[in-house]
Amino acid sequence: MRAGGAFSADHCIPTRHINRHDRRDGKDAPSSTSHGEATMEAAILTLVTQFKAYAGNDGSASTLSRDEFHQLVASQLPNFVKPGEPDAVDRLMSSLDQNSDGELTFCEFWQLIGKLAGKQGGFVA
Ligand SMILES: [Ca+2]
Repeated sequence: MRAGGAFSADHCIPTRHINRHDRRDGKDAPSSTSHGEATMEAAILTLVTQFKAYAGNDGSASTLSRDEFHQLVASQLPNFVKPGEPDAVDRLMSSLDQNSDGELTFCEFWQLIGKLAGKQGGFVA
């Protein structure tokens, strides 16, 4: 048994628990703190929180099933991934499912975020 509960990350980059910088100091915009990284940290927390929320719907709470992936894409990525094409979403999931077990770990799912972010930023080679 691994410590830390349901979220398996042993083939991810080893990380310590994220230190939440919950200091707001009365300001609304976390991006304007002297750290200059709060917005990105918030984005990471959002990704992890949303992944866990959808992964927890059925079966394993640490992986996305096909249904969970479809739900996540339709709800959270409606403009970046065309949800009206179930076949395309299935093909997308297959391309991400590196060990072909029909479930997406966070690391497998993360590849999609990298691709979408690269595309969005115009970084695709
Ligand atoms: Ca998998």
